[in-house]
This record gives sequence, structure tokens and C-alpha cells, in this order.
Amino acid sequence: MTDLAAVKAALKTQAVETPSWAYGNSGTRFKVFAQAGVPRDPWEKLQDAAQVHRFTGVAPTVALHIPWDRVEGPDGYAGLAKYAEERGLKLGAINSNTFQDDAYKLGSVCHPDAAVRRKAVGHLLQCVDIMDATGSRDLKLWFADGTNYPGQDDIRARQDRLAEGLAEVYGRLGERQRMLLEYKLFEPAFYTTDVPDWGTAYAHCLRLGDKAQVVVDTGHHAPGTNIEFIVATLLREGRLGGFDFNSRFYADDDLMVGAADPFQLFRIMCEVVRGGGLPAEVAFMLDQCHNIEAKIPAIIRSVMNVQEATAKALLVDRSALAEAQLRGDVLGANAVLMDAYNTDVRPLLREVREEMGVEADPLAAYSRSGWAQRIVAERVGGQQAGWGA
Ligand code: PSV
Ligand code: MN
Ligand code: MN
Repeated sequence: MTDLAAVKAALKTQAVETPSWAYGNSGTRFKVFAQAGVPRDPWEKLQDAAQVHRFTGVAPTVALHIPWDRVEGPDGYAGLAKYAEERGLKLGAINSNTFQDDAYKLGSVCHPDAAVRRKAVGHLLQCVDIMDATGSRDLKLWFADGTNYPGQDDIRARQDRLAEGLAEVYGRLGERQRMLLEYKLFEPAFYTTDVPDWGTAYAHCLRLGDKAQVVVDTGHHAPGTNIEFIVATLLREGRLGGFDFNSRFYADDDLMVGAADPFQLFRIMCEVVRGGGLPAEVAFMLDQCHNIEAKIPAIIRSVMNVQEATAKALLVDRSALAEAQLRGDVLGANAVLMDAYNTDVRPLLREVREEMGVEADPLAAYSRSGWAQRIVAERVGGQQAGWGA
């Protein structure tokens, strides 16, 4: 039997971090379709994020991307953090960007030229300065580094350079700050990628120390990869720093989490619950781009999808499952899991929301609020999420 009160309590504590770049215009390398009313600066992105939090009650932090969220002036990032707080938000992970400058054509922290590596590490150190100003806990690192052709560079030397750069940044972290290292199978490099998989990320984190943790971006795996196994392993080793949630049909599609494969999301959340409930050390972040759909409703929907998968995972009858597993009852054990997956948790989540003081149907409430019409009227010339910003 599952304890419904405990399930509700856990759902109320879960927090989903939304990414600043999801609020801006985005697209593929073929075309960016501009939408009316999108934010023109980081402050407007926070205004939109505040709406997502207002209608879901569980999206209190916003990840920044530097320099996409460039802030100047005397108050700088501390001022932005204050602006967030005035809207009931906090600034979350600081995402670095070592992939958009011409200098990074052959890589950043793995580049063969020490001067380019210096520039990249300098940027990462600057990101830690920003964390100090915003009070952010996490520095999220994704490296586009890699090679396109066999023989182009020395695979091992690139690992050495990576280790050296990471160690310097790690040494700069404060007591309560962490480094989250993200891996990605391929793209933009096509032959080798310097952090292509969880094993490579984990090996670097192990050498660095406890403040270095692995991030699992759900879109960054080969088709058919058992992501929940990776999650279980990293949790067991105490090295799962968080998720970049999104979903994919083919490659790094960055679609709404839970849209392509809600069953996979459920299986992932089952391992999170199995690995210790919803531990505060695991950051539940979205990393998505809404190219053709309305952005704020898509982000609200994504947060709800995470909640639904989490609710189902919490509903798994753990003792019945353990008993069936110990009996070797293959079908029985599978049935326990599927019973939870097939439960319609939407009524439960409506109750949870009402108990939290937010409206039962976040999408309908957002639609009624008039915010979408207001931003279209007030904002002209919205900002592109990343490229060229
Ligand atoms: C590129 O693949 C990427 O989507 C990574 O997942 C990062 O987390 C994100 O961009 C932001 O830099
Ligand atoms: Mn990511
Ligand atoms: Mn990605």
C-alpha cells in the first residue's frame, strides 16, 4: 500500500528549474521562427518564469546562460537576483558557453592552443564569479569540444587538457557550490566528442571531488540507451547532480519532456524515487527549446509532465514490488510497476495544487490570466534564445 499523504508531501517539495533560453525565440539551423511577445532581455525572461511558477507552484528557480543573459551596470547579476526574488523566484544553475566564439572552432578547454584554453577557462571562472553574485549553487558545463576527422587531434591529450581546465575551475568553487558536468553523444563534433558519455563525465568528476557531479540530459543518448540504468548507477555512486529534461525522437530535439516517451520519463523517475525519494542534491532542470509552439504554455506543460511522471513513480507499491522481485515473480513485479504507470494521476495533482494554493488546471489558469495578450502588446522585438543573442 502506498501512503497517499507521503506521496502528496513529496510532490509539494519537488522543484523544477526552467531555463532562461526556453523563453526566447529558438529554432533549428534552418530557421528561427520569431514569436510575438517573447522576452527582450533577462528581466523579461524572469517575468515569464514567474508566470510559470505562479501557475504551477513548483518552478521557483531559473537557470541562466552566460553570455546569453548578459547583465551590465553597477548592480549586475546581484541586481538580477534581487529582481528574481521580488517575483518569488531565485536564480538557478549558471550555464557556461564555450561554443559560440570563432576561437572555439577546434574546441575550448580541449583546444590544442593553450591561449584558447586560457580564454575558455577564464570564461568558466567568470561564471563562478556570477554564481557568487546570484547565490547560485550550480555551474553547469556542457562542452561542444570534439573532432570531426580521425587523426585531427590526440584523443588522450584532449582528455588531459580537459582535466586540467576542470581542476582549475573546481578549485575556484566555494564551499556550497557544485560543478555539474554534462555529456553528449555527438554534435557539433561528429567523430569524437570529448565528453560523450556518462562514463567519461563520471571519471572526471571522480578525480575532481564530491563537488563535481554528472548531469543527465535526457536528449543526449543514442537511441535505445537505457537512461534509467545510468540514473540508478550515478545515484548509487552519489554522483547524480541533476537532469536536463527534454525529449527526443531522433537526436538532441529539445522537445517538451515527457512528450516523446512518457514511459521512459516514468522509468527514470522510478529510479530517482528508488534512489532516495526526491533528494535536494538532484536538480530537476528543463533544457528545452520551443520552436513552433507557444513558449510559456509549453513550459507549464513540461513542468506538469515531470510532476505526472513523478507522481506515478511515487505511487509504485514498493513493498509489493520487492516481494514480487524476491519471489522471482517476473510478471507480478512488472504488473506492480505498470499499475502505477497506468494510474491517472491528474486528479491527485489537482488536489496537490489546490492544497498548495495554486489553481488545479495551470494551463487553463494561464490562458485566462491575459498574460499572453499583455506581452504581445507590450514587447516588440523579442530576443533569440541563444544563437546570435
Ligand atoms: C547543447 O546540446 C545543449 O542543449 C546542452 O544540452 C546544454 O545543456 C544546452 O545546450 C545549453 O548550453
Ligand atoms: Mn543540456
Ligand atoms: Mn542538448
